[in-house]
Amino acid sequence: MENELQKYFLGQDSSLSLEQLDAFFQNTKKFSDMLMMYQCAIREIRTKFEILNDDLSYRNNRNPIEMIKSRVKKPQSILEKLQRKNLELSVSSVMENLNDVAGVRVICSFVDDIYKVAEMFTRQDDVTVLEVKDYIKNPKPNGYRSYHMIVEIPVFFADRKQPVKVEVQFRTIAMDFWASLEHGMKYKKDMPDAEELIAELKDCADVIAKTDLRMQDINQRLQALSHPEE
Ligand code: 0O2
Repeated sequence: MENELQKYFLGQDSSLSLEQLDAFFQNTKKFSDMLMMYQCAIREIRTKFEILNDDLSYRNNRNPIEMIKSRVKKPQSILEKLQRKNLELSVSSVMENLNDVAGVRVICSFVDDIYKVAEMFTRQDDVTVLEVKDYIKNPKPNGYRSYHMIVEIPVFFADRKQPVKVEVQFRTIAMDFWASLEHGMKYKKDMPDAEELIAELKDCADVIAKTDLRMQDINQRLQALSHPEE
């Protein structure tokens, strides 16, 4: 099946448009099974964070997680990534080589919440951490900040236990706002004003990082006033 898929895309039919390929993948049973598997893994991970947030809110009277966003990568983006990385176009190649088909974004109020929630999450014994990239301690040159993690979790289906990889990104609200705006630069790097915009965005990222830390400090002082005995 995978070889047929590979031949299909690399052979005489390579003139197919991405929309057609997209449709083909959507209609391929094995491919849609795989997407369903990633969707289930996302549900498992979301539930873990929802439970952590409920428990922390019950104990401390505040929610460290503001929002959880998630997505399964679009078939077209999966295909583009395989092509870009010169990888085999098959379901097993996706599962082996791509770590971000399932993505969960955890938006926290403060930077220290990110590290606390991430630590509580990775302590769970069915979560295996495969990779961590700390772009908060080591921001990208453009100013991008977030805490990234690739994890593997087991998903239990009717007939099997399937380990599934999920990319989890942790950010503050401000970092998320910045990243959404900066995402617009992705295809505009050759525009006339691009250099100025890149510099402006970098400046905003630095201001945001300082503001995040100032607000965290204010919050800690407020908490100390509310619970002086702790
Ligand atoms: P989308 O649309 O969000 O999925 P890899 O995925 O391993 O090939 P890399 O660079 O090693 O690529 O992964 P990394 O650094 O962990 O970043 C992956 C994801 O982080 C990106 O996914 C973005 O979501 C986010 N990200 C990383 N750098 C930036 C950045 O400079 N700006 C913004 N706005 N987001 C960033 P995708 O697939 O690019 O996009």
